[in-house]
Amino acid sequence: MKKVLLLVGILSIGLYANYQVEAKEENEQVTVLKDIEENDGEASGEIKQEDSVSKQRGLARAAATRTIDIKRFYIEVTDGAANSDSVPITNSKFTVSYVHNNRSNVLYEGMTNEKGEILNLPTKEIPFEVKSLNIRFTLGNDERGYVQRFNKNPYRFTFTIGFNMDATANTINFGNRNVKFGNTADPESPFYNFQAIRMNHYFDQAVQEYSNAVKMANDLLPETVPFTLEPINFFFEKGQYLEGKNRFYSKGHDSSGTSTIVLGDKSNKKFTTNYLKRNVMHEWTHWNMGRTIGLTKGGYNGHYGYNSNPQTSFKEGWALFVDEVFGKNYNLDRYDLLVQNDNSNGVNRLYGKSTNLTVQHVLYDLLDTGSKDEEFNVSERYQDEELSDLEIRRLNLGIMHTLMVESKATTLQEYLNYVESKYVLTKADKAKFAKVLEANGLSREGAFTLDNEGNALSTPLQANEKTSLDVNVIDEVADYYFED
Ligand SMILES: [Ca+2]
Ligand SMILES: [Ca+2]
Ligand SMILES: [Ca+2]
Ligand SMILES: [Zn+2]
Repeated sequence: MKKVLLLVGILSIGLYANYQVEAKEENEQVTVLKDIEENDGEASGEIKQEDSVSKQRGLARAAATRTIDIKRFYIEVTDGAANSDSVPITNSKFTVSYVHNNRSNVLYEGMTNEKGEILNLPTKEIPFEVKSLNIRFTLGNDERGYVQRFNKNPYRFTFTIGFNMDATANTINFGNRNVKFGNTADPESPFYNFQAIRMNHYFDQAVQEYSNAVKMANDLLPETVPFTLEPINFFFEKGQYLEGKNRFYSKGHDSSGTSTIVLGDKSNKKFTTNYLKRNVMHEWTHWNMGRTIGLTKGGYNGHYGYNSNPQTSFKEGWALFVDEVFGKNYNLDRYDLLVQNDNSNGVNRLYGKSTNLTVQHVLYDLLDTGSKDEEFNVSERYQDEELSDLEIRRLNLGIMHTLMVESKATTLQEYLNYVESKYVLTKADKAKFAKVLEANGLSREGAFTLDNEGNALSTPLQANEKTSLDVNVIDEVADYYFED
């Protein structure tokens, strides 16, 4: 097994006492080299005497064991840059272990909660001579998948927590929002480890947000399909797939046959929160769409580009819709007239045309409420209780997912026809629904009406994989219209 020399740096430690009084300590400790197997980074902290409810060992008699009581352990990770927002390690596997007589002993295995906390573990006894515990995190879990290196090892980090040497009873109530995981092999490791931890966090948030939206739909409409979670791994590493070559690979980036997602490195090192949230959700949405309805193929030439295969527009428009709703917290209102108002040298590239953005914004019109260009939203008729505007939009996303899966639609037109047959039944609702189609230049049947040159389509576009662009595009998400 490959061994890596890792740097154990003790960072500024913020300790939370039992009564939540924060005792801070700026600690500039000597760094020591430790020999650690298969680890991407290390950090450590100490339990202070005044922090733990410790019983002092009587000088006269030596104790054989030390009692460990983990009430709460919580860290947030940063790369140390002044403008970096630290993130917790959420819904991720951990082990707590100690080394005794050169053997590692695992005390606990579990998963951090959605806030990234480890809470209330059962009391355990360990040999008194043991001076520290190793809390090891793995980025991800078996249900949703992992954030990995290209050698297929998930990122792993160890936080070492030291005890008050004399205490026989050690209550751990530890919090630190400024942890850096690095190693001596690469001075950039804190930066890249931090990005991997952020990806893990937004991956977890994407799963939670999306599955909760579908749960809302299932609670209101018990006959709708529930969300099923299946695992997929994200691959990300320094220097790999440079310039944001993010992509979902249905057969694996390594052609292994197992689906994977790659998030590429960027030489400008700009990974904004909006960029990461959207790209994580976007590629994960391709995975969900691929495994539920089998729609994965179809290159495209930008989101304004004309797709002669309407399946490409639907596949990509759906992923854009979900990712941007997630990234912008369900509010794309400032882009609500994008399709109607597009103007590139006098040409509207979107209205009535088979493009990714056209689909995205038709879908958004089914979700949004109180907008100017139409008055429809998919759950309006079916709400049993008062909901806030945000809750309605969340419910609508959930319903729209169930419709996508139930209909197995592979084009926008098939999808719209299914939506109408299921939820648009009264005369008044049909009028509102027709307005959505009209506002975006679609026919009353939900079909695209114009070709790339803006001429009326003589025959409706046919779903046909052979007409997809055979280009290996970057699945670019951000920056397709003016950025915030
Ligand atoms: Ca609109
Ligand atoms: Ca609407
Ligand atoms: Ca609208
Ligand atoms: Zn895409």
